[in-house]
Amino acid sequence: MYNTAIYRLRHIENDKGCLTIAESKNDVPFDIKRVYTITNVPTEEKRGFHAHSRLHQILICLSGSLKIFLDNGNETKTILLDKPYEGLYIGPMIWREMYDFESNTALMVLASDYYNEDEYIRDYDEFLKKANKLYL
Ligand code: T46
Repeated sequence: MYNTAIYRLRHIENDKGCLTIAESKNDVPFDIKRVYTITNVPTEEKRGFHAHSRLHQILICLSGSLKIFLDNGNETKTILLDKPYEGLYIGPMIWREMYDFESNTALMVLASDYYNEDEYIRDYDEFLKKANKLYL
């Protein structure tokens, strides 16, 4: 699906544990301006339900697991994130829904820009209208 990809991040794994590396431009396709984490999500909770008009992000599941439903207005797919060295890239105009959080899940997100509520699309019908224009 366009504007989505799984990045297998460089990592060094040995009997001391696993060290994963994400350098701007070298490992992820944008300059990282913001990092945030999502933790302590109740297992029955769902998050997301929005798209971004401009933001690029990489989602890394540091521990536990979760599922992410992706929708570009034309096709959908669901990704299981459960490895600390796998980054799910989500670019602009992709609707995402996050669910099935295991109880110990820690999600880290690398973002290409500062938080700006104005570039969130939180209404699905508005998202569909904007996304469908991409196919005209
Ligand atoms: C995304 C998914 C993967 C801030 O004030 N600053 C921030 O940097 C962020 C990310 C959020 N917020 C505020 C906005 C809301 O009042 O924190 C509150 C919860 O955010 P939201 O409901 O958007 O959380 P999620 O888990 O639905 O979505 C988040 C990101 O917002 C979003 O960009 O792609 O994680």
